[in-house]
Amino acid sequence: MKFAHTRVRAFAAVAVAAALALSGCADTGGGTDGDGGGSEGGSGNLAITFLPKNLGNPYFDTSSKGGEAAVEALGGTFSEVGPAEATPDAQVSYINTATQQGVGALVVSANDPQAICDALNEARDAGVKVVTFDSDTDPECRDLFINQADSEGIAKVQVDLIAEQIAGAGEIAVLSASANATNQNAWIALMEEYVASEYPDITLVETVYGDDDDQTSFDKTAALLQTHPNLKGIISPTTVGIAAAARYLSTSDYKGAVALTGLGTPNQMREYVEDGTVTSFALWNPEDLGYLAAYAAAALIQGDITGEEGDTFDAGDLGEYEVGADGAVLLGDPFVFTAENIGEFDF
Ligand code: RAM
Repeated sequence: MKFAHTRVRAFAAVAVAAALALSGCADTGGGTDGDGGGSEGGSGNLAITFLPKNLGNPYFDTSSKGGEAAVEALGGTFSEVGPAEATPDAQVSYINTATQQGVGALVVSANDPQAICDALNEARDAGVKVVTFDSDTDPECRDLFINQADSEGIAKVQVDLIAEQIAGAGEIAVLSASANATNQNAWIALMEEYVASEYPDITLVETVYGDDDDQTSFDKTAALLQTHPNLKGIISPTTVGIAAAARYLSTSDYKGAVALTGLGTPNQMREYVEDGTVTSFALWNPEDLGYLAAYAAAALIQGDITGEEGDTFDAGDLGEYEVGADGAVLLGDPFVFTAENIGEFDF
């Protein structure tokens, strides 16, 4: 818990120092309806289960670390379960098990907007609160969505970074996660629009899917470069994809000639920034995201909020947050990592 607290503060301090538009720790509140728990319709069942897209991804290890710190601070019981592969319905059996166990809440990053909806709604019928984070389902299948950053902002930062790196002209491709991922698909659609309106000399020639699997992402990078000999840059809006693509580029003749950016964790990207394969990439703080999601789950369990727009809740060290339209809560803005600031981060 203390570790999360320190980390949260360190991240915010550096972000502010960098004078970038970060508001990851912003207090967006304004209301006062949270009464600390146990109000009408609430329960004290603070058994909170995190279900990431898949296990073995450092991004989700970090978000779960934040979730665990929050659940511990709340005096609840944290657990994490998940499939090995990020496929559309791989999460269903874990949802069903959590429902049978009678957990208080499930905190889920969805591999598909619809494939897990029936299971989630059965869980809700049985009294389980459902919070999606990172990658949403259709809104009718959950109580709240904890969004890491505004989707337009996530799309824009990646396109602006690649545009800067290829001097505003040339062919680019996208190496995504799995084909049905709600978050990546939303960002890619917005990236396409933004490229078309802002960068007429950039052409997005292909989007390929590495399934948030390291080897698949590595192989898809190699294939992209073969298929498109004039490729100038790759955007990979997934921490798994960008790390695998960087590893491929770093020992290839394309190093320095083909630009790479997207969404990565500093610890996975550090060596590729240091060896010159990558100059800049973006992300938010996954630990904060998990921490916020756990506090939101507790507020639902305890009956402090129902997920209505305008509901406010306490998120521990992060301050107070407010539920926006469509039951979404916004963590903050994406942050850009470069050789100058990457040394400040450890996740
Ligand atoms: C991967 C996952 C996750 C996404 C990050 C950026 O870890 O696809 O859902 O938000 O990348």
